Amino acid sequence: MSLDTAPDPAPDPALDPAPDPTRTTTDTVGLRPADVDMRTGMTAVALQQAVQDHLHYSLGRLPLGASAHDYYMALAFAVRDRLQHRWMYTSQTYFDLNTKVVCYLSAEFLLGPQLGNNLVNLGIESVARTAMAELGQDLEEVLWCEEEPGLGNGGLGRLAACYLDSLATLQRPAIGYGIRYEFGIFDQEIRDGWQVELTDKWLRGGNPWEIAKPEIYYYVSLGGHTEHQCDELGHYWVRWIPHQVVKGTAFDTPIQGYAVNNCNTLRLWSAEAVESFDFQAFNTGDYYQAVADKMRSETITKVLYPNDDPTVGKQLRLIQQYFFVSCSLQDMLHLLDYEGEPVRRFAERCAVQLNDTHPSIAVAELMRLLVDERYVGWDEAWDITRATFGYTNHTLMPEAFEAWPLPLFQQILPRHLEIIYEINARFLAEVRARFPGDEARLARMSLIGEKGAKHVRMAHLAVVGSHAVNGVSALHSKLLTASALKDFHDLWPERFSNKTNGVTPRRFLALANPGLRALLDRTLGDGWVVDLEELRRLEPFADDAGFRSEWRALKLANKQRLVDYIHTHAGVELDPGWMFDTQVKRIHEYKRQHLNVLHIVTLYHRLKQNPALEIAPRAFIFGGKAAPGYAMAKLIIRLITAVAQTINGDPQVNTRLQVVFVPNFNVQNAQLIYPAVDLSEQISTAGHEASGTGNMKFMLNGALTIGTLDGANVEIREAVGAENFFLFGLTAAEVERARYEGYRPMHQVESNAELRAVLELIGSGRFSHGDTEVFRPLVDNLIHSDPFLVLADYADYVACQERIDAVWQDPERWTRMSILNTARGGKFSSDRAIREYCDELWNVPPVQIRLD
Ligand code: NBG
Repeated sequence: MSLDTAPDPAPDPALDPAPDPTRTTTDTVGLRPADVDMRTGMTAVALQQAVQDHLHYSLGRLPLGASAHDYYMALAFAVRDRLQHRWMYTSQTYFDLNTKVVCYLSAEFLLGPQLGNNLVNLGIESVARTAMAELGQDLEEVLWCEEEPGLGNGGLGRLAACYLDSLATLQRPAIGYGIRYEFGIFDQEIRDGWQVELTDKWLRGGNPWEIAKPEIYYYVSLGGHTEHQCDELGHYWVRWIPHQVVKGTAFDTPIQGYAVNNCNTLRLWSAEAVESFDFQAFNTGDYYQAVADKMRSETITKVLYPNDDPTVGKQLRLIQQYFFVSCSLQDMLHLLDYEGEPVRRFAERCAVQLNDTHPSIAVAELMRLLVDERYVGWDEAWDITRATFGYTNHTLMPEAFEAWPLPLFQQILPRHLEIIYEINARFLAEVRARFPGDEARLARMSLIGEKGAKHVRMAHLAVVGSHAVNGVSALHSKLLTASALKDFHDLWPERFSNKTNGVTPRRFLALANPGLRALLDRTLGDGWVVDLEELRRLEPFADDAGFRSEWRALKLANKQRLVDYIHTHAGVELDPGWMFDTQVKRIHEYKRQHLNVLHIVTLYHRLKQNPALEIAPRAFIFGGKAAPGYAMAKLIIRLITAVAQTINGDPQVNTRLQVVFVPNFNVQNAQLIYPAVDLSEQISTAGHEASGTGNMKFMLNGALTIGTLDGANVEIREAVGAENFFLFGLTAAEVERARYEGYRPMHQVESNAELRAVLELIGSGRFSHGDTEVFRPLVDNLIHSDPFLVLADYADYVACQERIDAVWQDPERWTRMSILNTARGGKFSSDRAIREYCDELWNVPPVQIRLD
C-alpha cells in the first residue's frame, strides 16, 4: 500500500495494470539513489553538510547566532531527509507488492524524543556525533533540546510506540493511526509539595518530524438525524443528515526500523472546520459565528485526556474517538480504492487492531461505511468487519470499561446507535440459540447495559466485532476470560489468546544505556539488539568476578548520571553508592505508591527509635503523574514530598535514608532512570496491573524486582527464577477471597503495632509541620476502607524489604542477580510480542526494502 496519495478517484485499472505478485524488488523509477546524494548520504561529511544546509535554508540561521535548539532542528531535518528517502522506497514497495498492512488504531502514542532513536535505528549515532563536533556542538546537549510528543498517558501509549518500532524493525507493513493532540499530557511541576499541571505546548518550537499532508483529508459527520428510505428498486437505505461536519487532515511521522530500510508511518489526524459548511454564516454576514464554529471544530484534537480522571467531560472524548477512527477507516478504504481493490478484500489487506476500547466505535463505523456508503449487504459487511478487527484489552479496572450514556451517544452518533442495535439484535439471537432460557446471560452480554441509566458497552462491541481478543500478560488474559469477559469466552473460546507485552530494546537498552550497550556488544556481539534472547549468553558471566566488577562500575556511572539530573531538577543530591529503590509510573491507588511510603516511614520510625540501627543506605526515588481530577492520587504525591522533606532534612536519618520525587516523569527522563536503578518497585494489588512494562525496562537494565504476583511480574519471576526475584503479598485469588469475605483493614492496624505507629506518625502531622488534617483522607481511607489492600500486604512487604537489605549487603551476590535479570529478560522484547501478533493474529509477513 502506498500512503502518498491524495484522496482522489480510484485509478483506471486499464491504465494502471495490477502489479506482478512475483516481483520482489521495488520499481525505483523516479527515486534517487542514496550514496550519490549529499542530501541523504550516511557519512559524517554528508550529514555535516546537510545540517549546515538546513540551518541556512530551512531555519534561516547564521552559524554564529545558532543556538543548541537550532542545531537540534537542523540535525532533525537532516535525519528526517534520510528517513524520508527510505519512506519513499518503503511506500513504493508496499504498493508494488500489494502487501497486507497492520493498521494499529490507538488514541495514544507516547513516542518520546525521536532524534536519538532515529540515529540508533539508522546506525549513524557516531557519525552524527562527529558531524556535530565538527560544527562545535555536543550531540548529547543537542539531543536534550528535543521536546517530546507526550501523546499518551503511560503504559498503553508507550506500548503502542514500542510496537511501531518493532513492526518497522521486523519489516512488517504497518500504519499507526491516532490523534495529533495540540496539547499532550500536561507538564507536571511540584509546588509546595503539590502537583501542579501546566499545558504541554509541545508544538511551540516546531515539530521537525512530522510532515503535514494537507491534501489527505476526510470529512467526519457528527450529530443530526437519520432518514430511512426505500428506492424504486425496493432497496432499503439510510441517510445520515449530520448537524456538523469536521475535516480531519493527516500529519505523518516516519517510523524507521532498526538496521533495515523499512520506514513505516504514524498518521495522526488533526481536526479543522469545513469552510463550505459555514457558507450560510458567511453569506449572512455572520463572520464571527463562522469563526466560532471553526474554533469549536478545532477543539476536537486540542488536548489529550488523562485516562484515569473521573472528572473529565465525556462528550468530547467520544467525539475524539469517533473522529480519528472515522478518518482512519476512510483512509484505509481510500488506499484500497487507489490500488483498485474491491472493498470485499478489505480484511485481506488491512489487519486493524483496536488498542483498548478507545477506538472500538470502529466496529460500527466500518459497518456504516460498508453498508451505507459502499452498498455492501449487511451479512457480507459483518463478515468483513469481524475478519478485520482484533481487540486488545489493557485493564480489568471496571471504571475503564467505557460505557457511553445512551442519550449522549444518540445525540452524537445517531446512525451508529441504529447499527449497534442491529448488531446487538443479531448477536443476542446467537446467544439465545446457544444458551436457551438464560435471560441473565443475555442481560450481562448485551451491547446495551441497562443497569442504572442505559449505556453502550464499548468493550462488548469490540469483542463482538473482532475475530481475536487478547490480554497483555498471561495472568491478565486468564483473569479476563474468567471474569470480565467470561460470558464471551464461554461463547467463543477460540477468539481469546494472550500476548504478553514487550518493550523495544533499541530505545530502552541501546539508546538509554550506552555503557551497557558497549559492554554487551563487546561480550556478545550486537545481535541482541534484534534478537533479545541472545542476552541469555550473558549467564556464565554472572560467575566471572571481573565481569561483575565491570557491571557494577557501569551501574555506578549510570547512577551518577541520574544523580546529576535529580540534583538539577529536584534539588536533592543523592549518593550513587546507596541502593536506588525506585517506583516510577502513573500515580494510582492500585499501584500503591503509598505502600512504598509506609515502608519508608517504617524505616524512619525504626531509626528514630534506635539511631544505631544498621540498615543499608537507600535512596527512594519516585516519579509519575496523577490525573488532575484524582484527589487521592494527588494526595499521595503530597505525602511523598512531605516525607521526603522531613527525612532529607533530618541529620539523624538522612545519612541512611533519602527520598526524592522526580518531577514530570516522561520518556526522556525515564531513559535516565531505568539504567540507574538497583531495585524496581512493582507492588500493585495482585489482579489489578494488567501487565506493566516499566517492570520489563528495569529488568533489562539489571534492576532487581520487588513485586506482587501481578501482571507480567509473574512471567518476569518465572524467567529470572524465584531466587532472583523478591516476592511478597497476596495473590489475585487471595485478594478476591479477602474482599469476598469482607476485608477489614482495621484488623491489620489492631494486630500490628508498628503499622499503627506508622499511620499515627503520618496522622499526627510529623511530616506536615503539625498539620493533622492534610493526610487525614488518606489515612482514614486506609484504615476504614483500603480498597487496594495496602494494609493487608504491609507486613509481608516490610519483611521482604528486610531480605533485600541483607542481599544488598553482599554486593557480589547482588551483582550476580542483576546480571541474571538482564540475561533472562529476552522474552520481554516487543519484537517477540509483535512476532506473535503478526504470526498468530494479523497474518502479515515481512517485506524487504531495497534502496537501489
Ligand atoms: C495499561 C495497564 C498496564 C499495561 C499497559 C499496556 C491502560 C488502560 N492499561 O498494566 O494498566 O502494561 O496498559 O498494556 O492504560
